[in-house]
Amino acid sequence: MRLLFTGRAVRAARKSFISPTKPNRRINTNAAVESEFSRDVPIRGVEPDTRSIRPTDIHPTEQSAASSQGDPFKAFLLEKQEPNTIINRDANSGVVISSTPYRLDSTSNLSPSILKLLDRRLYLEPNHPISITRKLIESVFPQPVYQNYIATNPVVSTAANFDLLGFPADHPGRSTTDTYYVNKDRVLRTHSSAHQPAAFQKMLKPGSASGYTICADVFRRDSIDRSHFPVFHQMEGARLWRKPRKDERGLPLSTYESFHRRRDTMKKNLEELGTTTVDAEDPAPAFTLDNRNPRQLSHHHEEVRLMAAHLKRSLETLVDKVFSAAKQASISSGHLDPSANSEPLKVRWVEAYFPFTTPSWELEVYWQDSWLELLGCGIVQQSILEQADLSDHIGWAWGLGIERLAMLLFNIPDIRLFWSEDRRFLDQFQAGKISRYEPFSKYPACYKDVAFWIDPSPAAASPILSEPSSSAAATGGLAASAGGDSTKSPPSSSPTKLHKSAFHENDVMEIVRDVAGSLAEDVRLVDEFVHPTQGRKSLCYRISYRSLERTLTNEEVNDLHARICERLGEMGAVELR
Ligand code: FA5
Ligand code: MG
Repeated sequence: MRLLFTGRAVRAARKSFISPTKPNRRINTNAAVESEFSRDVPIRGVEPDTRSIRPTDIHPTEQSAASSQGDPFKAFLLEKQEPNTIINRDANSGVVISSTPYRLDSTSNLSPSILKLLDRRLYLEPNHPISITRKLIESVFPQPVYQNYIATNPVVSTAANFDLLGFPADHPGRSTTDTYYVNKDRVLRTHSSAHQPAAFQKMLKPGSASGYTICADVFRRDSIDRSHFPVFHQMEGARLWRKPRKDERGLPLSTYESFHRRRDTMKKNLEELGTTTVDAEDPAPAFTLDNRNPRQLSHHHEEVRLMAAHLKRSLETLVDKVFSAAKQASISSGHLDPSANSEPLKVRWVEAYFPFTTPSWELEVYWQDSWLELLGCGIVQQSILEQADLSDHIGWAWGLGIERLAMLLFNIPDIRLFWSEDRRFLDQFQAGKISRYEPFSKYPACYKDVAFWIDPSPAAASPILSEPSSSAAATGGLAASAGGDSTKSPPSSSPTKLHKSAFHENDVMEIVRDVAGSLAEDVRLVDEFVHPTQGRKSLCYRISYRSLERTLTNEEVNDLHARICERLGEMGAVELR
């Protein structure tokens, strides 16, 4: 329910916070941000998938020792050896994540239910569908053209997650209602793009790959339904083309000649991709400089055309591979007759907005009677490449939700299943093999409603603006944390602390998650009205409880529900009815 508008509405609103006439504006990098970025980000957390730690990579233990230096409380946190647990001592609170101690402050909003999931590292479990899907994606973007990375430490600076990617200071994604803050300077990354500048810097080295993929778990305080979970996995990809300065004999090339050489390489690379059987709807207009989905001022339209074609064809090749594999799995399991004339896959490109790419698009597939958003992508803002000293380069980037692909690949109906520790789920999958998930049983759901009054002030505006929450699943969502949704009301400060008087739906979600964990299948607003004389607003949420592994007892559900009501009652912004 964070996702209130579709990509189209966002595009209409994009003018409000980025000047399309200045697509190459410099990103705000004050000295503190810059020095932290150049010291920390390029070497922390992004590891080549080969696991061969290169000499430039700081080993986590060195990092943790360094990060506690001069701070006795941090040293105490490390000694305790209780990772991913909030530790309080005297007036101090802290947590150790990925061997690094962090002090918490008044901005922190980490919850135990989220911290518990940090060490699962599903992307490294060879027989887990997340890892199998990661490998499949990497096979479409293989070495040596692409370096395949895994970013294991989920804590990134707010600079890396937002500032360096051009997020405006008042972007709603920075709000504590949307993002998990470790402290005022660090967040659990909300998207794998947080590693984009670091990965670009790694491409500076002569002879390095011209593209990359990065796999990361990402965190968003989000709605609760079958296709949204507060922790999910993203894969990020990028490909760059360098403008050659010299010819084969080392003689300088004219601007004209170097432009043509790069263009010819791009053409050749596009041809090398071959064709796909995916027939995607693509109503993309010409690459203009107007403010709808503009190309960048410094990019020649022919280069943009070639990059966009290469980007889209690469991703269509991925979709083609995924759906062929899923179809094959259905045939092998006897669910699909190979001679049957199965429906062709329906795929479409939709214009989108991200602060770090322009033009931008999303790719949607028609799945279970609605359009499901698989990924966002676009042409990298030149300012980001300039920050990484890659001003001779141009290129594209994309970011996709691994669960979204894996659900299609393995026919997994509920995103919570990925976190199941039930052997009946886990034993169904095998590294390198796409198989169709066979539900072991469907246990009954139990619905319970909770109704409350909220403060009628503007800060407590309706959580439903125009679409019901089910639309989030259908669109795949334009998460504010990733720059998609410019239409949410902006935070009053950055980052916004939850004001006692302001109601935010994501806080309801967080309480439900904290109390019921993955036993909460879906939470949706079913009723809202304003009291005719008192002017107070009433909201009623329906919580659906269902275990994927057993039948819940009545007492258990009553107890969970009572605890949720109690926690909501403690939240200053609501009054239970
Ligand atoms: C992003 O996160 C951008 N960083 C993507 C990007 C990268 C754009 C590089 C341009 C260049 P978005 O918020 O739309 O964008 O998320 C990307 C994908 O993650 C979505 O298309 C969807 O497949 C998946 N996703 C988003 N939210 C969730 C969620 N709560 N649960 C599962 N998957 C999600
Ligand atoms: Mg999106």
